[in-house]
Amino acid sequence: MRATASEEPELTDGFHLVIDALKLNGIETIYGLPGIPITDLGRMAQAEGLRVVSFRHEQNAGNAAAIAGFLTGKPGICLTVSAPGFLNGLTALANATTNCFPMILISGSSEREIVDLQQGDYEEMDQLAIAKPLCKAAFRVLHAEDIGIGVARAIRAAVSGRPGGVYLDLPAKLFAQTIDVVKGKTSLVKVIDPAPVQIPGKDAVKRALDLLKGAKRPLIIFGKGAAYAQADDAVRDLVEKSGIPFLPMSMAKGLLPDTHPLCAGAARSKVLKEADVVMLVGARLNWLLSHGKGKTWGAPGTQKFIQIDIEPREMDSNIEIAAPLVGDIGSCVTALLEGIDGSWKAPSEWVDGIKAKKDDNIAKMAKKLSQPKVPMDFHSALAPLKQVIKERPDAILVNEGANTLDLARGVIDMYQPRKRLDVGTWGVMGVGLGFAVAAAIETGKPVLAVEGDSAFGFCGMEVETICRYNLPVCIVIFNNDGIYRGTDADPTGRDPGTTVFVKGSRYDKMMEAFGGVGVSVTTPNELKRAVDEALSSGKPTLINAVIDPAAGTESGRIGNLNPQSALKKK
Ligand code: ADP
Ligand code: TPW
Ligand code: MG
Repeated sequence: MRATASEEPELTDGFHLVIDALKLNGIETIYGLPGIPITDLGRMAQAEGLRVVSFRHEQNAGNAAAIAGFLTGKPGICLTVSAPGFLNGLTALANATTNCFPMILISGSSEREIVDLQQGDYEEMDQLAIAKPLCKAAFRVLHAEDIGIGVARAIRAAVSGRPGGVYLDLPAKLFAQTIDVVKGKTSLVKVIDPAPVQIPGKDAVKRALDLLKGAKRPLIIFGKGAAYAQADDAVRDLVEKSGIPFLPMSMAKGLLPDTHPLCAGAARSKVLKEADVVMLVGARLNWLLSHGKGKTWGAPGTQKFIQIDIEPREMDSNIEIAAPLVGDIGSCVTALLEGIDGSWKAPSEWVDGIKAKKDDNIAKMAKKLSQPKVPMDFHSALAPLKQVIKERPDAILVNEGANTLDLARGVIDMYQPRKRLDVGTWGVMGVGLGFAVAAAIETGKPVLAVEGDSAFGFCGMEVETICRYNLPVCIVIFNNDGIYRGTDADPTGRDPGTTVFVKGSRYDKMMEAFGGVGVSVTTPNELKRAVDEALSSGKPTLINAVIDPAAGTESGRIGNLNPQSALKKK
């Protein structure tokens, strides 16, 4: 397409301009699913050296792109067809935006003229309008010479400030437009400094330091924003130089090891209730932190908050923030460190009290984990997986489900940053296999995906993708025959209960169907052996871990959010 007869000017086209614009900006991988009008875009991108990973459902491709964005700080790219493919990808785009993950959903779309007159084009839909309220920014490119600007705007919107999802609409007609190759080249834009540092104000830093140094019972809470920021050394120095105990949110686990002497994870209830100054670092005071008030926290007015966040409007979203520190985490933490030079340390009485509580809770948990049961309950199955991650701290743990999620989060210690990927802010099911694929591709590390049997069902067909790309992914399904438990029944006796699945299902056979390794295990020892084998061999593996159907609790740890629990209280 590029070269034409010698007497005519050399031309390029929309397809190549999109590919060249992505490559110019350091994009190496596209996650997507082919079809009209983007089949050739995928083919050509592959031919031009981009890695193009094809999925079985766009939502999983979108989740892969989102987590690639979280892991690398570059926007993950998801490529879909129009209307239905676009909508399938849109859930992932909205989820990425909610979680502050940078991604760009690029979808082909139908003829504008026909769509706008609603004349019934193939896969007709006003995609731009539909995407807009669900993402951080949305753009459409109509002319080949604007592709460079369109891609640049999408990249900058995704990664600057608070990261998020961006939609880029590319109508079918655009791809076949041709322009002079030199004009095309000069129309491309390399985005310089896409996520500029944002230095906090001096006064704001002083206000935060004064508050912190006046604290008797200080606490730092790290959220996934702190993991995303990749300011790992500064974050570690902050904790170690100040001696302040820290609590990691789920995906911030491992930023400092969960086994660190100052990790307060095992004394969560105590520190949230008793801290007098709480510093949030890349964590929002949303439902996951009970909005900073109520039973989880101390009496109103007894606790003051410092919040580090790149998004100024996050401040005071739920309660008053006494010391807002607006800026990127690297710059903010570095500025704080200048004022914490070792002359000030968190009071030892507070730190020692936390240690006593922690030791007590850790001993209780160790006892629970040392009593293997057959059939396995969740703790029996988690004990060997805790050991696996201890032995392979560089492996990436993907985790979803209800009991499977909540209990794994508490039991499995993490040792390195950005190694725990899970359901995030929405508690959404089905992110597991998309995350697993991208984690393997972006990091080259082994991936252990611990999935509830229901959670797995939302994305299970991607086992074929994992086999096709021969990825070092080991999926462990905690198979308790259902959602939360496998014991519900239809009171009328007509149908299965609404939360149960086929009893004794053999998910391992699905993996075998595509040439991967499938194993079914019933004991902790068998489980440990099978996971070790999978991670050592790097072969795509699915382990069906049979869990007692009666072992789980309704909604895992968040049963209090079920409306019927409010009814029962009345
Ligand atoms: P968690 O669920 O782990 O508590 P959240 O997703 O609620 O974390 O919060 C992440 C926060 O981190 C968001 O408010 C986001 O604006 C912020 N954030 C993301 N990247 C950065 C960064 N580089 N610097 C500062 N704040 C950031
Ligand atoms: C997209 C609601 C929350 S947790 C869950 C569902 C369906 C599954 C729990 O069962 P699982 O885990 O995975 O077998 P376990 O160990 O407790 O048995 N649809 C979406 N997201 C959510 N969160 C739901 C439904 C839900
Ligand atoms: Mg289940």
